[in-house]
Formats: sequence, structure tokens, C-alpha cells
Amino acid sequence: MINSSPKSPRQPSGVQSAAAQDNEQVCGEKDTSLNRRGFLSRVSLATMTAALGAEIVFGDKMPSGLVPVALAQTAAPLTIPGKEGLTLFTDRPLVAETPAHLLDDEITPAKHLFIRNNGLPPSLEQTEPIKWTLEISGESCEKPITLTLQELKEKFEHHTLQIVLECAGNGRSEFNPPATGTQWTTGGVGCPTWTGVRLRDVLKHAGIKPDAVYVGYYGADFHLSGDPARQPISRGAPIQKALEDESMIAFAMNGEDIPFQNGHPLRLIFGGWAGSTCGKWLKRIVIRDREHDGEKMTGHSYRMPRYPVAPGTKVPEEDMDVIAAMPVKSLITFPKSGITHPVGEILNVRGHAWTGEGDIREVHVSMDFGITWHKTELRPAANRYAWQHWSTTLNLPKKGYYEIWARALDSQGRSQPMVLPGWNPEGYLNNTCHRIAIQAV
Ligand SMILES: Nc1nc2c(c(=O)[nH]1)N[C@H]1C(S)=C(S)[C@@H](COP(=O)(O)O)O[C@H]1N2
Ligand SMILES: [Mo]
Repeated sequence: MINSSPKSPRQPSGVQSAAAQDNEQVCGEKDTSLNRRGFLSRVSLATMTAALGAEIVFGDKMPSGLVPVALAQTAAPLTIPGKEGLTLFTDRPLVAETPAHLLDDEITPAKHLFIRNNGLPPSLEQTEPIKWTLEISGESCEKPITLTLQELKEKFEHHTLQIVLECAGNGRSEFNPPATGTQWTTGGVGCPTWTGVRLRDVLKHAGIKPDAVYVGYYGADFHLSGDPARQPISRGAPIQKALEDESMIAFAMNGEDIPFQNGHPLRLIFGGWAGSTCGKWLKRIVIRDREHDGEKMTGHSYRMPRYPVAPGTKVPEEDMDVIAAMPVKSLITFPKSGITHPVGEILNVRGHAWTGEGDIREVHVSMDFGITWHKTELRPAANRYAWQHWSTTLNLPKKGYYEIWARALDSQGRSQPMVLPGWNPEGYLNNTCHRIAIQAV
């Protein structure tokens, strides 16, 4: 059946989408088509081999039901000012992720940092640094203050740290039953350097009352409805997190102004916590005497069930807790998934690994569907909450299709699951192993 395919995809660059399309066109029967989750039902190794145009070398070790990543990939590039190569999900609000191979730099360049807007950004004019002010207030603030950007920069010590920014929904597209919301694959993450002042110094300047438990943020962006009374998002973090050395109000990224879509001229950065805590276009910080109750702090937003639930379960709101630190995770950023590689030539493989608390102890890679694992060389982090770089070399024993998988282990003994971690209603915190496709020729 597959052999009747008019164009068996052998050309390296077209492997992914061509293979996936062929599969849908050729396999008329329902039970062999790629469903939206990217899983194939009842497809033989021979069928997959034909679709890939290469033997799956460790095919006998491949878990049944697993679809080769080469068949599941799609690419939809887009132009956003200042950005390059991002994949667009929606333009209103603007949400775009970064393909894994474009995250290869040790420090993520501005052009490759993902964008996650919940509403509409302020106008360019509104974000002029000269006019920008930041208010610190709230019921647990002793003396509410308003600082100009200039005052903020002059009054407080500057710090530069490399810190991972990752959306809690990164990886959501793999959950089944699917969760609504952006169908992130692996690209809702990046790790640039941030320069700014410590949030702690600014909060102390305004005075923290003893009953303070949380800080919340308000940005200058607009709710999608256009209603000025509504916030697109207003989240934050517990006061203990806010007082950490690495929690900062950043005014620069990689030594330059923060890119407009990433929150220029001012944003919050919390190390190891969900990206949603890191308020962009930061106008106001409130010191609260209770858990902040702004937009997307309540209901099911950024919350996980307190106990494991079966996929599809309706979890009552009172059984959901706000997400705290992010899980351990890794990415393969080289080579690019889908490339061909000559047999007999050493294959360099590398990427990053990070965890919400502590550091990464080991990263292993497998090329035989997780049967054997090779320990990689791992470098220390530039500072706490920066990702760590790992690299290794592999020898692909013969021609054919391979998958390379990566798995990190952190200092708390936590590792990445090979299959999807706990299903949850909103599809957060998927830290399953990253997989890439390679064809040895
Ligand atoms: N003001 C404001 N801050 C925000 C958001 C937003 O929509 N508005 N999105 C949040 C979410 S959900 C994430 S994941 C990060 C994304 O940061 P980035 O767009 O710079 O990548 O910003 C957070 N801060
Ligand atoms: Mo997010």
C-alpha cells in the first residue's frame, strides 16, 4: 500500500512533512492515519520503514504505538520583527515557539526567544523608557512608591544572571485527551542573560509588612476583549521566592533592551518557576497578605491536581494547587531532527538540561529506543537557574533510521519520564524525554 506512494521521501530536508503528508494521502484506511496526537494505530514496522524511506535500525526495540518523530514533525516559519525562525501558534494573542535546533546557543539570542502573550501588547509609544514608571503597592506594602525607570536603575545595584524562562504549558501538545490552549511542542523555553535589580531590594525599599505572603504583578498589556478594566494575566510568586537572590526586575536581556514582545522596558524574572510568573511590560507590583488572586491565578489556570488523576478526569478546583518549581528537563539542540548523517562518521550530539530546583547531575542519551544509555559530558551552570550544556558523540552502526533520546537527572534524584508524565486538565509540565530523528546513509 505504502509502495504505491508517488514520492517516497528520501530527500533530507523534506523528510518530516513529506512523510507525514504521504502517510495521510496514501493510507486511506482510518486505522493507519496519523491522528492529531501523532500516534499511529496498528501500523507495522514495514509501513513505517516505507514512510521513512529507511530501515529503522533498532526497530525490534521500538515500543509499539510509537510514531517516529520524523513523521510527526511539521514546520511553519513566520516573521515577527526581531525574531527569526519561530513557529507561530496564534497572532492574537501572539504566541510562537522556537524549533529545538535554533536553541543550540549556550545563551539564547533575542531573535530565538519564544513569545507567549496572553493579551495584546502595549503600543510602542507607551513603552518608551523615558516615560516608564513602576509602582510598588498592595495591602502588605508599608509605604507605596512609584519609581521612574531611571530611578530604578540609579537607586539599586545591578545584577546579570542567565536564567531559564519556560512556559508551564511547554510540551502540552502530547497530552491525550488533549488540553485546550497553545499546543506547544518543545520550544516554549529559552535561557538568555537578564540584567536588572533584585526584586528584594525594591520590595524592601517600599517596606514589606510582616503579614506579606505573595507578590503579584500588573503589566501594561491589554485584555483581548479590549476592556481596559480587565487584565490579560496578573500572576506572581510567594514572598519567599520574591526575596531570593535571583528574583529580579530586569531591564536588559543579553546586554541590550529586552525585545518588545518579551516585555520591554521592564519585566519580572523568577528562576526555576513557570514563565507565567515573570510579568512583562511591568507597571505595578503588589505585596499581598494572601495568595495573589489576579487574572489566571484562580480556577484551573497554572494549577495541577494535588493527586494523580486518570486521563480525562474532571478535577474539582479545590483539589488544584498553583504550580511552583518546574520539573527536570532536557533538549537536544544539535543535530537538527530529520538530518541525514554518513555511517562511519562520528555524530556530535549536544543540548541543554535544566531543573526548577537544584542542578543537573547527569544527562544520558540513547539511540536504541531507551535500551542502552550513554552518559554525556555535562558542564556546570553559569549560575543557579541557568541551563547546563551537555555533549557527546555517537557512532551509528549501520544505514537506516534512528532516534536519539535525551534524559536528565537532577540533584534531587528526579529524572525525565520516557512516556508522558501525569495527565492534568490543562496539560502542564510535560517533561518527557526529547526525541530527534536521524537517518544514517
Ligand atoms: N504582562 C504579561 N506578562 C506575561 C505574559 C503576558 O501575556 N503578559 N505571559 C506570561 C507567560 S504565560 C509566559 S510563559 C512568559 C513568556 O515570556 P516571553 O513571551 O518573553 O517568552 O511571560 C509571562 N508574562
Ligand atoms: Mo506561559
